Amino acid sequence: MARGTVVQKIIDAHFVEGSRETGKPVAIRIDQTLTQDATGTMAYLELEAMNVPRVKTELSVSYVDHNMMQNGPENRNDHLYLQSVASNKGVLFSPPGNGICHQVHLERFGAPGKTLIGSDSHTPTGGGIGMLAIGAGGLDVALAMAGKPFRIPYPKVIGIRLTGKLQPWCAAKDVILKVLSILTTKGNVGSVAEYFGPGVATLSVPQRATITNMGAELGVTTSVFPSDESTKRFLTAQGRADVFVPLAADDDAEYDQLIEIDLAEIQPLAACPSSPDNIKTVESLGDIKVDQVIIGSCTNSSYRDLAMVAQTLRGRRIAPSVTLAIAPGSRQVLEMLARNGMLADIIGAGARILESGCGPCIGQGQSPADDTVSVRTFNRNFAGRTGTRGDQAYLVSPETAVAVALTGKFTDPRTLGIEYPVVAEPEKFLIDDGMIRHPAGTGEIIRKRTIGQPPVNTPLPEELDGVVVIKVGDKITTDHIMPAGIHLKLRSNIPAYSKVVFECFSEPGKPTFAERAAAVRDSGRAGVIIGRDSYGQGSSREHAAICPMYLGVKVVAALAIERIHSANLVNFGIVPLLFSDVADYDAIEEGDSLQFHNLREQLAAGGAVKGELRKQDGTTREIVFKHRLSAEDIRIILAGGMLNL
Ligand code: MIC
Ligand code: SF4
Repeated sequence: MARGTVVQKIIDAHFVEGSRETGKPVAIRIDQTLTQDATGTMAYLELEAMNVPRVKTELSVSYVDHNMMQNGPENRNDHLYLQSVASNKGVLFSPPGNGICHQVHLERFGAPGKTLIGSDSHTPTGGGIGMLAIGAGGLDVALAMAGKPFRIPYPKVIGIRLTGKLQPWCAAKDVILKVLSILTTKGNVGSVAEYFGPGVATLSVPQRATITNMGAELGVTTSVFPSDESTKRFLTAQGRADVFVPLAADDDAEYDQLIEIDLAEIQPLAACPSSPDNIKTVESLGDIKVDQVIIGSCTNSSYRDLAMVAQTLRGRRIAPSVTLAIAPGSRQVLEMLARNGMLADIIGAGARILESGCGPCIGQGQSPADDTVSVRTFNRNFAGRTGTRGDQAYLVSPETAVAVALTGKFTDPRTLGIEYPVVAEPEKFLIDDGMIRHPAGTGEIIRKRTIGQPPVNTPLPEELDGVVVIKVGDKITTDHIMPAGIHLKLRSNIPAYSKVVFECFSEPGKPTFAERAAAVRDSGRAGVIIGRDSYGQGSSREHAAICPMYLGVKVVAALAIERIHSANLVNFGIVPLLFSDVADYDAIEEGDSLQFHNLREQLAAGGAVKGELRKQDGTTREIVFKHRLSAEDIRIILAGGMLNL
């Protein structure tokens, strides 16, 4: 077990109950929460269902950043609900236009040594400022707002020792892509990545935040940097020096696993289609022609990133064959660029300016043309996430993105022949919190017709007669399960949103997953989903549990299930089971029956769970499943989900 690390120090300072043994559950006190609109409506409906008059955290903020297209009334209906419920419950509200939750939270609210949970998987951005910042499902965030502690498995600590200094045109994004090439997106559940070593001091807070943000793609619980002079400078420039506390691992700290990275050896890298861990050097990609470049998202749209882009574009013009879109991370960043003239450099070069928000990162516009290459500074390139089936999306640093925009093809920025613009961190950011609405603590909650209620599950039956509705392969992400893009506006309307569960696997002329699952449910049987390795990667969207639950799914069985998704399944009363043997996975086909006798009793006993597979040809096979459920998880599942408790 690791010793003397930053992670352990923050957990110790927030310890409520549980174990300090790796892998055993520990409950910690939560200081701050954040929500965004796409997961937030459900989170606040759940908070309302808990009858909590006022949130009990030190600080809770509700952001609107995902759903801002307002095609139809749904988005604005959500915003009005969110603003009014925030005011009623004692939550700060950051309206559309103010920026992406993670970027704004880092700038205006994050504080070293504090705990933060957010209903978005990139909440670990706060690790860049020395917070223990964890992504979770909306229900877990609602519980934290209600003053309940948050449970995690006591983490294994992966120490990442940084030495050296980044060379010109090589970026923080390349560092996290390097880490992804080493650790991959699989097999890191239950770990925290902690950065240390002499290289840390060479990175500014926004650079660190890029690294911890995209740490989400590793599948770790979170990532964290120490809090040092660089942290103090950033907080001082944000007018918040008062929240600074120093935080570092002990000199003799021990880690469960150790990785060494020499920053001086980092080269421009790209995550190739369609996984964030499919890493190649930009140089090795040759001259691939590119149609679209987008710079933005919570990973790479800080002032530093966009000022570097502006200075590179100054007096130049993008290649005629590409489009370049810029989505600034926050209003602070956009306004600073506008006031110092850099926005004019960006516009003059031919870029299209989008509003401050998630935008194309979550498939809200800018879908690429068929059979073309899109280069983005984002953190996810899961198949179809751009809104185009068969898309070819590459993830790169802003340095590489701007080089590609200038040449129209993959280009290592070091070969541009342009001097690298070194952007000093501003001594003072433009500070204007005037858009943040402070809660009145009262007031009517505005509930338009598209705001539904969170559906409630039935208690788990003792005899579960299941039907395998779908069998999928490795690395199924929550974008596969519950697509966003044009469907995102249905987040507060579960019956409508449920129709597109597993839409990417639909075939013309055949019944959809939703139709098959609903037919199983209506025949009185239970739906079963079969996954392979790393099921449920990616987003924290609890809709990937709620909508299958609404369609009657009671069991998800896979070789491995990612942390946030597994917790969401538990919260909505779906049993997450793990195969002990890949041969069992191989034996199952869609349409087979999977029956569990005395399931409640088996789960309550705590050990393995036996099921019987009945194949469509009449043969049977006993399957012994494992699980990683705590006693508390089992109590929730037996009740049919947290809301029933
Ligand atoms: C994402 O990047 O996939 C999202 C959209 O921010 C999600 C949250 C969501 O699905 O609402 C996330 O990362 O948790
Ligand atoms: Fe928004 Fe994209 Fe960040 Fe998710 S990853 S919070 S969609 S910018």
